Amino acid sequence: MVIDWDDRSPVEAVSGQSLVPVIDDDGRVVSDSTRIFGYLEERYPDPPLYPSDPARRAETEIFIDWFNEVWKRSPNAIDEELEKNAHPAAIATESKRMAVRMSLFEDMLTGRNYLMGDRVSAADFAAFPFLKYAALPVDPSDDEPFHRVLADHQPLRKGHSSLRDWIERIDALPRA
Ligand SMILES: N[C@@H](CCC(=O)N[C@@H](CS)C(=O)NCC(=O)O)C(=O)O
Repeated sequence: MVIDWDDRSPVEAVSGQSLVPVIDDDGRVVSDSTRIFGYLEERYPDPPLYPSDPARRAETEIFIDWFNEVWKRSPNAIDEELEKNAHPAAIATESKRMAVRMSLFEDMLTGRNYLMGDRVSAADFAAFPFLKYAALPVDPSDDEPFHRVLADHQPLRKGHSSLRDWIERIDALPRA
C-alpha cells in the first residue's frame, strides 16, 4: 500500500507511529527499514538478505548504518534549507557531498553486480529507493519536494555506468 505523504493515519493506525516503511505480515507489524530487514531475514531466510559470512554481514550492516545516518543527512538538509529558503551556501555544500558520493557507489559496483558483492542484499534495498532518482524519471504526478531533491542533486556522470546499470538491475527485480 502506498501512503499519501500528507495523510499518515493508516500508518499510525497500524503501527502507532507515522513513518514508512511499515510491514504488516499477518498481524506482525514492524516499522523502520533496518528492523524490517531483520524481521524478514529471521522469518523468511531464503533467499537471504544478508551474507552468511559474519565479516561480510557486518560490512553490510555498517553500510546500511552509514547510508541511513550519514548519507541521508545531505538530502534531508537540502530539503530543509529549500523549505526555509535560508542558506544557498549550505545547499551547495551538501549538494557537492552528494555528487562526490556518487563515485563511491560507482566504485562499490566495480566488478560486481550489487553493492556488497555478487548477490543482492539488504544494502541494495536500503539505497535503491534514494539512488534510483539519479537515473529513473520522477513520476509527473509526484510533487514530493524530497524526491525532487534526490533527482536534482545526484548527478550521474558518463563514468557512472556501473551505477546506472545497478539502478536498472534493481528496478527490474520482481516486485511483490
Ligand atoms: N529510520 C527509518 C526512517 C523512516 C523515514 O524517515 N521515512 C520517511 C520516508 S523515507 C517518512 O516516512 N517521512 C515522513 C515524515 O517525515 O513525515 C527507516 O529507515 O525506516
